[in-house]
Amino acid sequence: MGFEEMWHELEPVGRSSASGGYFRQPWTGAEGELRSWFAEAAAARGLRVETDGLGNQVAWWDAGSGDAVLTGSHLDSVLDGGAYDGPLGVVSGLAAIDVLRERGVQPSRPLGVSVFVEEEGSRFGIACLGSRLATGTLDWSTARELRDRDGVFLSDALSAAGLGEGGRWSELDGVGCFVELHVEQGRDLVDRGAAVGVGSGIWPHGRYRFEFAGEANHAGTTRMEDRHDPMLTYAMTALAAHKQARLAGERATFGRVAVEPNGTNAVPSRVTAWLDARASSEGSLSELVDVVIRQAGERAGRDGTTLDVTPESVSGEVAFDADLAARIAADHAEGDWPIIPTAAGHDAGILAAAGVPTAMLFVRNPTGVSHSPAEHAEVADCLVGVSALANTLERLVS
Ligand code: HGY
Ligand code: MN
Ligand code: MN
Repeated sequence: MGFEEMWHELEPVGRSSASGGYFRQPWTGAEGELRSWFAEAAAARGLRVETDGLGNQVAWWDAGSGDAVLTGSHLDSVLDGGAYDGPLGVVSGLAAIDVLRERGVQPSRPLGVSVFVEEEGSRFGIACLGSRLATGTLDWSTARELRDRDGVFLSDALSAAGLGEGGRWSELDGVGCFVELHVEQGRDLVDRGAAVGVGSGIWPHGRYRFEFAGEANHAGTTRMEDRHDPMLTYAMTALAAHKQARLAGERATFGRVAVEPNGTNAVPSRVTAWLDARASSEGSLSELVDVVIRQAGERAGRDGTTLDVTPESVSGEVAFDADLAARIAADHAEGDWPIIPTAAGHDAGILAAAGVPTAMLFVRNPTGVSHSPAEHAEVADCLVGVSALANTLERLVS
């Protein structure tokens, strides 16, 4: 069963009939279905599936000896996300193994396809939670205390899903390199007219929780000059963040806000908002965040509100293995694949930071739109991606 058959099997899982977007939050029904699908698709190929206590999976083609080559991505989505972000890399990994077998390739070293859980951090807030725990860059003692929006502890969500607990996963010990294929989240390849690109690195980025506290009061009887309105401080902060990022050519997004008590006819007591900030270097990221925090604090002083800021998830700048990237890019007969940066985080960034030589392949996204039901890639480009991944894996295992 090739790429398209697998893709059609996945398409309905976790898709909203209202928006057409995907709700594949980790340790929920839809994502559990995806975990089972992956195990079955791997078993159908005679691959040995290993699963850790968190639900991370690796499907192994046990061949040869020495350091293993790993490909793969994630199956979880953002809220109301697209079909390709994550699953394209997992399905392409299995399809690439099919291609190698059709070519009669006999790997001289083990080859695996991985699925890391909670890559989006859409439920427990930390991006790449699964790969951070599996590589030991995040401790289980910290992670187990994480709670989702309903107050569910991570450890309880895992036991409800019939799983155990996370931690450093010895299954990754023998991995010599990791190659992740991912739909491009942006228009670089469209603008270059290339079906596939190779990753040069990942922008540093972080998520910061802003808590604005004020004074609840009546929406009608409280004069404007008498208010301590946290919604006003938040609104001015969002404006300031947008302006600062735009001027600096960086990225700042407030996409998630929680208002208490969230009533129509009351000045709120508290507004909690999450800033997703990204920049082309660590220095410009911390400068961007510092400016936003400073301006938010000044505004709070004027509004008689208070501000607390907590970094929730920070990912450092990643430079992929330049030699590996160049070798992969040179694979293309009609001229090298372009080598391009991304401002999107990936499990590949976590493995690279953990010392594993890592590369990424990107597949053209005609509109560049991602983290949206509108995310798309043409089948023809996906198949070019599978072939480029198969070529890369063949060279790495030969
Ligand atoms: O948020 C990101 O950059 C990635 O899509 N998880
Ligand atoms: Mn994503
Ligand atoms: Mn992704």
